[in-house]
Amino acid sequence: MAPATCRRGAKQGICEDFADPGEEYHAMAVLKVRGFDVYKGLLDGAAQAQMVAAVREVVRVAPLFQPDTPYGKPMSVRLTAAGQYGWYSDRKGYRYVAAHPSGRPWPAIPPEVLAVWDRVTGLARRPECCLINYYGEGAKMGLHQDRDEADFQWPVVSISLGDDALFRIGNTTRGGKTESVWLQSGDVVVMGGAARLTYHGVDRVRAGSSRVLEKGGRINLTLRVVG
Ligand SMILES: O=C(O)CCC(=O)C(=O)O
Repeated sequence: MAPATCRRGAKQGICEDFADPGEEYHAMAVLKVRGFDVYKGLLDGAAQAQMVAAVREVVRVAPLFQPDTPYGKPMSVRLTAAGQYGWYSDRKGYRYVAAHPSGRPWPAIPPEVLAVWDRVTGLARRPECCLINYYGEGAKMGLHQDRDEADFQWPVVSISLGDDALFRIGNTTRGGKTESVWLQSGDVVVMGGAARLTYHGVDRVRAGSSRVLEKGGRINLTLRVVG
């Protein structure tokens, strides 16, 4: 297997990646930004294509929908989920729910997605939700904390597919200076440890920057331990 290397250089630390037991291990570049671990290009083209096919199958069973925020405005992303729980929002607030708005249970989290969790966290505990956000034209996500989960000791792992996104990272409390990093298709971010409750969001997506999604746009998967 060809070593997974960082596509774009920069000031990275190095982590030892034992992702492929039995195969030669390799050093993978990891960018540390405000406590988030950003694995640039963790997924190669073939792995991205396989994951897009798996996501497409989830969306076939559990179609994307556009929820309202608790303030009554529709979110600009469309979303769905896989796993025991899906994330949901309406006038009643943000929460995890056991079924898609159609009433059907969420489909299982695809094995290739769980494999990324295993690879970057090394945890025996696995996520119960894979939230799938689709960013079409003009979609973005305001700075927020992921805090609808019961226990913040578990990280949230984010996988980017499709168009580039300008990902903004703030602080563990609202306000203050922020830093931004462009996330590209195949990049994986681990938001854990002391940075688990760090504010983050997506300011914009660079339309047409990737050919990974047939119809363009961006998919972000976030893996979460809910209970
Ligand atoms: O799209 C992204 O990169 C971030 C998604 C996110 O912050 C979320 O789903 O809570």
